Amino acid sequence: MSIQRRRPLRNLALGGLFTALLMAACGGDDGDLPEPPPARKSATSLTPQERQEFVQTLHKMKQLPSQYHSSLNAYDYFVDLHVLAFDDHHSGAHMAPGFLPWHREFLRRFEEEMRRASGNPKMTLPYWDWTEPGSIERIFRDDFMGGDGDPNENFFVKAGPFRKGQWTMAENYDDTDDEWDDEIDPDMQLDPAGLQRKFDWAEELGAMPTLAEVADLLATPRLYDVAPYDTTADPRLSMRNYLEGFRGPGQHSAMHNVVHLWVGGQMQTASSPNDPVFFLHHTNIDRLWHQWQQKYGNSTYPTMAQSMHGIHEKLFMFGDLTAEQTFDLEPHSNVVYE
Ligand SMILES: [Cu+2]
Repeated sequence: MSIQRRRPLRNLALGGLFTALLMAACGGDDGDLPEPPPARKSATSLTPQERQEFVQTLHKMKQLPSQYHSSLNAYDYFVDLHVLAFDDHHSGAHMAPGFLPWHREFLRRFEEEMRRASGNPKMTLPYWDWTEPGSIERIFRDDFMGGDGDPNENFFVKAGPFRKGQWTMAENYDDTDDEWDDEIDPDMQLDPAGLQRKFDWAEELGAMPTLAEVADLLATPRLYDVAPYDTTADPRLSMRNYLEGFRGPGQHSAMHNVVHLWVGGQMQTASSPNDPVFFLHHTNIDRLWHQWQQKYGNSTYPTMAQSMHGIHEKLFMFGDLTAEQTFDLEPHSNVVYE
């Protein structure tokens, strides 16, 4: 399936003279050379201008009709799609092998809409590396993601570009019948009047992912996923469930799941893309999958005989795109990770 884009010159260390000669030979026109894909950067390394462009673009998306749905704006489409995918337990987008491919395409499409809204064809999603010291303070700041919710007003975010009154909720979805049931904050009343957060609302849910846990993802050999390919797949054997973060009855959530829960508010629900930090979080999940793929390849992805969400499954709501067609990050998403 590999559709490797050829970039013959990118990896050659060309001397300046040779480059100049080559450019002269080509008439100075480098139009034939494919440009390297733009890089997704750590959210903590963005310049103030890059932070501002990202924030403004998300607001512009709220004003732009979606290319996928005529009655939704370019941002809210993704909230609705995520609710739909989460609600449908046969979608394969969560608690199944399709978790990583489905979200990879979800991010690609979101990024495409970001580029359309901003007019910047090289714009990329930043990622939140949760293990970076100080990343919480540097991401939840008033010129970027805003901060924690206000405990005196139903945990509405009251500062920053996504504060109450400045940021609309597409849909508030209460996860009442899914497997996270007992981990949803019983004291949080979701209110579509604004974005809500309640950082670290319950210690018993588990701690944010540690450096050691993330290192283990790459250090310990695992298969992509193992039977029964759901929330009960053994995380010592299943990379997908190790990263997604279901740890079985009576166990704390981990990795991907615990970050959703730690932020609280809309982030702990199926309508989690209402909180823009969803995209920073999932871009990091995608980055970790990409690192794992570099080391372990894709040969252990389940077949269609093993799982209904196997390698050739068409991804939920994504046309004819199969899981396999997302495996190579660069040709699929046209980005690299910095
Ligand atoms: Cu999701």
